[in-house]
Amino acid sequence: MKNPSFRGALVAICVALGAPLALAHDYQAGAIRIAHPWARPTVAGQMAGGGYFKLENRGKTADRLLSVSSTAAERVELHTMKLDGDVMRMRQLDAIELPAGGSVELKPGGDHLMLLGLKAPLELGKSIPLKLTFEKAGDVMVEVKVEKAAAAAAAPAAEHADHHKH
Ligand SMILES: [Cu+2]
Repeated sequence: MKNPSFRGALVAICVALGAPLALAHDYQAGAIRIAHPWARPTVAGQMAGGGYFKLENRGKTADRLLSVSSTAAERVELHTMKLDGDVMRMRQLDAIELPAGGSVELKPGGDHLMLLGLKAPLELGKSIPLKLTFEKAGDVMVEVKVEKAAAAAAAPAAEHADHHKH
């Protein structure tokens, strides 16, 4: 990811494909469908942000999301949230399991991507590239749109930020 020519190529691809991909905003890697990747906007100085999407495994064998990376962040972790007494705590996951025919939704207050070491604030209306690596489906590039959380899915943003003062 630090390779400048790779980065340059990536930017060129995004510029070329940005508009049509943004319209559909839905991706396919083998049997895995990645629906509506989005992230919350962040403010200047905020080093971490949450990313979300829905994964659907339309295949007949289980798969796993093993890792995620982005040129927009130093690293991306897979997180889950668990209620511990009355405190929501985050835990890093090694992978997200995708049973055959199953789906998993990453959303505020639940499993999510944590973008750590953001190189620039996530601005409303912009998008950032994300590379997902699946055990069986392999690598896929997606564009993450920076959007406000849908009201129904909204969890307190402050709670999330509090856990991530790395
Ligand atoms: Cu987190």
